[in-house]
Amino acid sequence: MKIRHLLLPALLAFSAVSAMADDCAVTIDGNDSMQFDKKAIVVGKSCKKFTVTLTHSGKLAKNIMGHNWVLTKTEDSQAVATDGVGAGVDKNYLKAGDTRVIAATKVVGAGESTSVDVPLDKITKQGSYTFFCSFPGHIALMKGTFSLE
Ligand SMILES: [Cu+2]
Repeated sequence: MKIRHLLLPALLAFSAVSAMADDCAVTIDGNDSMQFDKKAIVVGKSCKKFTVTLTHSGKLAKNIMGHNWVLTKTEDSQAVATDGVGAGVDKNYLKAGDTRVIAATKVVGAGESTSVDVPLDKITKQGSYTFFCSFPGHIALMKGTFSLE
């Protein structure tokens, strides 16, 4: 327990540093408290390509506390999440062929990770974009902003 408390701040400090060193990729974590560890993702000006890696630091399986990372225009986010509920975990809680989805990872559970490349040609500086988890109910807490620097 004591070791865990010492390690966690060190790990967080390390990940903040590495995110700055390479701003064309980001790692975001989901946990058993239905939270992402980031509320905003900003893509650096020089990026031609941007990769999002999702990790799950919790202990719960993906059918109970699964997380994915989905990017849409902000105005589409709630509807995409609502429409994805019926798709089920095997379809990653996204409606098949949903063209409102700009990028999405699969759903992961405890200890798993996955990544996706964001097609930056679909992102404008003026646009408003939201990332979220489409697991049923999770968008209430698991969402944040995605923007260009
Ligand atoms: Cu989730």
